[in-house]
Amino acid sequence: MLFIDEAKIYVRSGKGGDGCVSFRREKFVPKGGPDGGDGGNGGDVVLIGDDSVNTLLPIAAHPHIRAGSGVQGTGSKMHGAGGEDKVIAVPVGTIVVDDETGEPVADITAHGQRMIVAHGGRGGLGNDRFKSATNQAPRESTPGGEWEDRTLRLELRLLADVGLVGKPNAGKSTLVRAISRATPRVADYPFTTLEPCLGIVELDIQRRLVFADLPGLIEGAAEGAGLGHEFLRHIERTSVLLHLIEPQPMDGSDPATNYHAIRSELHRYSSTLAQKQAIIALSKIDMIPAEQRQKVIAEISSELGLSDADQVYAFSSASGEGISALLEACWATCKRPAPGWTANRS
Ligand SMILES: Nc1nc2c(ncn2[C@@H]2O[C@H](COP(=O)(O)OP(=O)(O)OP(=O)(O)O)[C@@H](O)[C@H]2O)c(=O)[nH]1
Ligand SMILES: [Mg+2]
Repeated sequence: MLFIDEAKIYVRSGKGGDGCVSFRREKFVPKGGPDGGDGGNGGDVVLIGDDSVNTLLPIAAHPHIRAGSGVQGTGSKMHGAGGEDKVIAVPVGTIVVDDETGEPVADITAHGQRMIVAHGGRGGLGNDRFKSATNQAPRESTPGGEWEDRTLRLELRLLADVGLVGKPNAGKSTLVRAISRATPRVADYPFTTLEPCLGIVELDIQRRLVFADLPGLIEGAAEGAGLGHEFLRHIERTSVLLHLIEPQPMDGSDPATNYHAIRSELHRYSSTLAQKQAIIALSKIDMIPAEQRQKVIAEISSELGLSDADQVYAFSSASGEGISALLEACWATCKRPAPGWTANRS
């Protein structure tokens, strides 16, 4: 599933410093010549591709970006200082569009790629620049160039790494809420989630996974039951499926039957999806009394009819139990290249 991370930013470059009109005034030097210095150039706003940045969230949180203004020139041919550039690190893969015109401005495709998105005004010229054989005492100077401001839309397209599947109410959205900043709706009725939603999960600073929360699937989805299964196309390109199973379903159904129903819907949708690597996890284990947990997990695991190599994870979004082990498993599986999977990050 394609995830579009977006930020709208307001950039303003620095104004150029004005040129200065000044004449040399020194003892014993009558009628000193012009010595007004130039103004400094205004700073640019620059975007730079950075591999270590992987989301536009921090940029979206501080959308007003201003470079420094150039300082005005002074006498004694002193040039004003240049305004400071403002350099913003953006993830590689960021597309920049002018928000007013819709015109593409930049496509940051490499680490270290720089792009000036608002040019600083040029420094004005001091009167020293205007002296000539016929005009020894010019009173001219030029003002600093104006700043440039524009509104830009930044877009980062990502593919989800982990696609969540399971029956309605399995706890998919709750998990995404617990592990990311995404806030999909959660409620104790089926089909709370009507549209896929993505959340970025940071295992630590360097490791990030994009999770896709999907609507629940039910038997007969292929024929249009429930929300149908059209939305499954969103997870066809994820690296792994995370299949959630409620150990004690709220509707009184059987966990193993639910598991097989989902498997068969996946299969009916596409063989790509059916063959995709899947991690199986029992949700809401806080609802099972601690002393019964191991037994219940073992029972359900054996009913699923999995091969011995398949581990069944168990977790609770409510208590946080088992979540880090589950995320580590997702990470390990995503990073293990599967047939047909190409890495979408360096
Ligand atoms: N006790 C407990 N309740 C949970 C946990 N996770 C989810 N729930 C509850 O289970 C119900 C369904 O959760 P959702 O996250 O909306 O389930 P879903 O799989 O996204 O459901 P659909 O979007 O309808 O497919 C809600 O009432 C949640 O509060 C958990 O770890 N522990
Ligand atoms: Mg949901």
